[in-house]
Amino acid sequence: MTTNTVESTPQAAPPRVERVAAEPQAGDEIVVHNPATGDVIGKVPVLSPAEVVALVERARKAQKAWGALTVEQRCNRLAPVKGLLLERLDDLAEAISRENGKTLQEAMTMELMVALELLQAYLKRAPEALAPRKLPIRLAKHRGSYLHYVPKGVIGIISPWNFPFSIPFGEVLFGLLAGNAVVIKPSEVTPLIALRLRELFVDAGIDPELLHVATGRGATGGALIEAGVGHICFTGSVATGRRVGEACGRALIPCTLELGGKAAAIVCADANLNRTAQALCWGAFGNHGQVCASVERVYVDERVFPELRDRVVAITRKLRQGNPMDDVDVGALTFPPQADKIRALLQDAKDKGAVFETGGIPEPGARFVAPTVLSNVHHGMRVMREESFGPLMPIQVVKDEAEAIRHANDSDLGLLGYVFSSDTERARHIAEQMQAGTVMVNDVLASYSMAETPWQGLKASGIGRTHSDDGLRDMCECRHVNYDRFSLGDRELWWYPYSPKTRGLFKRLMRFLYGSGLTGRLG
Ligand code: TXE
Repeated sequence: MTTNTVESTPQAAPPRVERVAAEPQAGDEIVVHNPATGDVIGKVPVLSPAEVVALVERARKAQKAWGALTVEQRCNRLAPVKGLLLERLDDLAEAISRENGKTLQEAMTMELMVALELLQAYLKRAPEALAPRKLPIRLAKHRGSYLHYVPKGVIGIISPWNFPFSIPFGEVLFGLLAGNAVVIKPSEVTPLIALRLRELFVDAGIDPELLHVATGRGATGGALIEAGVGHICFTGSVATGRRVGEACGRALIPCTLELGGKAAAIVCADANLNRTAQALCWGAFGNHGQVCASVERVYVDERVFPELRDRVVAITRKLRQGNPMDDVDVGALTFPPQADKIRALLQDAKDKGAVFETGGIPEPGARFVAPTVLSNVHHGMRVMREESFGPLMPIQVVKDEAEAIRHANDSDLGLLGYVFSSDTERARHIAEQMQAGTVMVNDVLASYSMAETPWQGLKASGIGRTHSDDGLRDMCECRHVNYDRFSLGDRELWWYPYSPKTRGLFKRLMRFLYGSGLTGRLG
C-alpha cells in the first residue's frame, strides 16, 4: 500500500478551448507600483501562452523525481524553508508592505506567521494525512479496500493581491508536500512577492525546476488553465472565479475556487462588548478591509447597540493611518480601482439615509480610505449586500437573534460568519444556522492561521477548500484499490452461470441480510 512510486495520471494533451482573456502582445510588461506612494518598484514580463506551456512542461519533468520520494522525504527536503523564512522575516515583511500597502505588522502576522504555522503543522502532519486510508466494508468481508493518494502532476495557482505571500504559500507548500510541481500565476498587482516566494524555496534547496512563477495578467492565468496542469487553485473575485471554473470545466480538470465574502457578525445582548468592539474593528479594518473574510456587516441586538457603537467609534477614532512602513495601524489600499467601488457603495448608503459615525466618502482614486463606521443601514443598501473589500463597518440593529440570522443568510456569498455571545452553547447554536463555510465564535479572521482547519466557501464564495488535511488531499488523485483478503474459491456466487437455484439463494440471503425482526429475516 505505498503511494510514493506511483506516477500521476498523464494529463490529456492541452485542450483546445476558447481563450478566456485577451492575448498578450510580445514584449508586454507589467510596471509594479508601491500603492502607498505611487513609486515604481519593479517590472515583470507578461508571459505568452507558449511560454506558460513551456514552464508547465519543465515543471512536469522535474515532478517525476519529486513525486517518487516518500512523503517523509519531501517533508525533510522542505524543512529548511522554515529556517530561511525565519531569517528573512524583516526583509520579506518590508517587501510585502512595499508592494501591497499593508502595515509591517500585518505583513508579519497575516502573511509570514500564517506561512510558518502551515510549515510547522504540515511538515509533521503530511505523512499521516496522506497515508493510505482503509475503508470499512460491511458485507464482503473477504475483500479489503483502501484509498491512496497520488500526486496530480503540476498544480496551477492563480493568486490575488490581497495576501500576495500567504495565499500562494499555502498552496505551494501543500502542492509540493503532495508530490506535485507548481506553477504560480500571481496577481499583476503584486507579482514581485511571488518571485521572492520562489526564491525562498529555491534558496532552501528545492529544485528550481519544481516551482515556477508565470507573471502576467488574466490571459496568462487563462493560458495556465489550458497548459495541461492537473489542478487549479484560484483565489479572486466571483466574476473571474466563474470564468476560471468554466475554463477548468472545458479542460476537465478539478479546481479549488476561493472567491469573495460578505461576512456577517451577529452580536448578542450578552456579548462581552469590549472584546466584541475590538474584534469587529480589527476584522473590518485589518488589511484595509481587503480580506475575503472581513467583517462586512454587523447585526447587533437593539439592547446593546448604543454601547457597542460608542465603543467601536472610540476605537476607530484612535486608529493611525498612513504609510504602511511607518508605525501605523491602517495602511494603503492595494488596488486603486477599489476606491471607486467603495465610493459607489458609500454614496448609495448616504443617499438612502445611512449615518456616518466615522470616516466618509473617499476622493476618486484615493490611496487611503478612512475606516468608516455606518449606522442606520438596511438591506436596501448596496453596502449590506455587495462585497466592499474596503475598511467599512455598517452596523444594523435587530430585534433578536432570529432576525440577525435571517439577515446574515440573506446573501449570495457564504465564506465566513461571526457570532459574539458570552454563552458559548447559544453562540454555537446560532453559528450552526449561519450559511458560511466557517463560523467563528468570539473571534474574527484568525481561523486562516489555524493550519489544520479548512478555508472554504459556500454559495458563490467558492468550491473546495485550502489548508487542513482535506485541502492537502485535494492536491492528490484519490485512488481506490479493492483486493481479496482471502479467496472464496474459483468463482463468486453472482458470476455465470445464472440459475433458478442461485436466484432463490439470493432471495433468501437478501431477506436474511435486510429483513426486519427475526421472523422477517428467517421468513
Ligand atoms: O481580481 P481577479 P482583481 C475582489 C475584490 C477586487 C476584485 C477584482 O473585490 O476589487 O476582486 O480584483 C487572474 N483567467 N477580490 O481584478 O480578476 C488575475 O490576473 C485566469 C477578492 O485582482 O479575480 C489574478 O491573478 N486568471 C479576492 C487573479 O486572477 C485570471 C481577492 C485574481 O484576479 C483571469 C482579490 C482569467 N480570465 C480580489 N482574469 C478574495 N476573495 O479574497 C484574471 N485572472
